[in-house]
Amino acid sequence: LFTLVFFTISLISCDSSQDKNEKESPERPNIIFIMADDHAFQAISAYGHPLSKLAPTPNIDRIAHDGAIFIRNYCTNSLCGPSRATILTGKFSNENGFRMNGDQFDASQVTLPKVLQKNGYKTAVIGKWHLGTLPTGFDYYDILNDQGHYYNPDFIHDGDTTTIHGYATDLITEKSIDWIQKQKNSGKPFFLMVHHKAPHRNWMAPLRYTNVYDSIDFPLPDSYFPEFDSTQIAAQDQLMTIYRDMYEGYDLKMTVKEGSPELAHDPWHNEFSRMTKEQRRKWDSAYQKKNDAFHEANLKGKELARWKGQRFLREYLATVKAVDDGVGKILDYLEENGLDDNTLVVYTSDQGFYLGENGWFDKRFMYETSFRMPLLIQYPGHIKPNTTINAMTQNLDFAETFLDYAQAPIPEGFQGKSLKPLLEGEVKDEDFRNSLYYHYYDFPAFHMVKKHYGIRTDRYVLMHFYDNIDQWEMYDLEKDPDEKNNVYNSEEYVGVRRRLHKSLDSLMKVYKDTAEFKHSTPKQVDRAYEMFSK
Ligand code: SGN
Ligand code: CA
Repeated sequence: LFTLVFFTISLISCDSSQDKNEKESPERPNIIFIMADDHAFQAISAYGHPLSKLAPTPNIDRIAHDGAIFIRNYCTNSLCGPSRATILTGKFSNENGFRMNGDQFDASQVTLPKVLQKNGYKTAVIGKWHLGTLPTGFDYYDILNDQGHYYNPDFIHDGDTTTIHGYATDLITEKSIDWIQKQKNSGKPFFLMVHHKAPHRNWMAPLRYTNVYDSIDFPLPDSYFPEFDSTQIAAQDQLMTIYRDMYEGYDLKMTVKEGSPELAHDPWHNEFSRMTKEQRRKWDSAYQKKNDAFHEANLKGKELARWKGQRFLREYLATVKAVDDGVGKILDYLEENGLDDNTLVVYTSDQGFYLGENGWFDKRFMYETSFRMPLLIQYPGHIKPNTTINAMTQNLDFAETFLDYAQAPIPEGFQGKSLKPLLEGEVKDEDFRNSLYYHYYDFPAFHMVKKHYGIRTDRYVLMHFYDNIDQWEMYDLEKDPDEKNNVYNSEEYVGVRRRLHKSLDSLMKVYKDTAEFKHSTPKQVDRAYEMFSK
């Protein structure tokens, strides 16, 4: 019997090894996880937003063409550190302990890279980290200090900090390709996290792109001058409005007067003072003409507000263009070196971002624009080209997806679901998940977005803003995709509201978010408003 079983097994394995796909791709793929910082889906042309058509991202789009694009992927907590912590741990903030920027990541907990490393993967992270404690579970790390800088950034490697001459996006790409190259003969699959600083505030483009979109008029959203009603206090009280809260010099690169390169309001100075003289000279000469034209136009009121929105979009999208170049370089490298077939490539951002919707920049809200994250994944031969995935997915699912592909065990307590069955067409979008949970904690803080948590279903979203407020909002996303009309108190929706409350309660239990929520004192809130108002 033993001989027969052995013979049959050998036959099966022999058969499958004759299959072309099986033979060419080793069983466990390399995984390259490229994550930009604050990259809005509106600024990725594969998502089809009108804005992105004027500033396309042909390289990022290659991943969608060769693989899958996720239309309804969301984060658990729309902020940098918390999103990264969720990706590393497969857990909500309440379980991994990292609720807001400034928290210290508990590096002793079980993480995705640690499990991959234990299961035979070489692991690395290059670029933004922003989790306080140093990376663990990586064979190699070369990370930006804190938020990082666009020009001549500081990198931390093995505990030593070095300033590297150049532009962050390009340096992160080069360092990533160098590391991939070194893995060639390791005999092990690899997992690489490529974490760009761009296009995070203050949106500094590389010198090659400082004028790239000067002649393009980007459409500002219809909601650029919004009106909120008395049930939308959180939206009213934020400090993230382009034409009120942005810093003219630091963010918008505006100057004090015609003919002068001196920047207007630039409270930190650091981003510009760290440029070399030569970089600064080129920068100033690229901006001189357009800044002088602005002074000459002498804009006021709404015209000035629109001009600021336009300047912001040009800066932001020029910064994105360099990220797209970097993605192209990595994809080309994989193709040229025969690595594309056995590498799973992911492109995402740590959260969504406002590009003028409601007049805003930044993120944090559970409203669709900042809640949604772009997600594109390719793995030739395993994921069909041009796959569109409509299931509701979350950054919570990334860890389990990669572990699934790596054939590694899922540790206890991970709270996500592998996306592999979705990617490979084994599960229908509508059967994947019927509701999502969200919880944002960073208040009182920069931009003053109030604490809130909530549930999103296929059609509705229900959220509770708390701390110095106690207000519920509910939107019918089918009728009101821009979340303008809060139907929480509407007679028509009493039944829906009851059902959503019930589902929210049970989600909170499932995800163990049941501890009492912290509140701040009125004094703390007042002080923060003072500190964060311009
Ligand atoms: C900085 C930015 C904020 C931004 C946070 C968090 N201000 O503090 O605008 O919301 O980062 O961003 S800045 O003046 O220092 O640029 S996150 O992506 O890291 O969460
Ligand atoms: Ca971010």
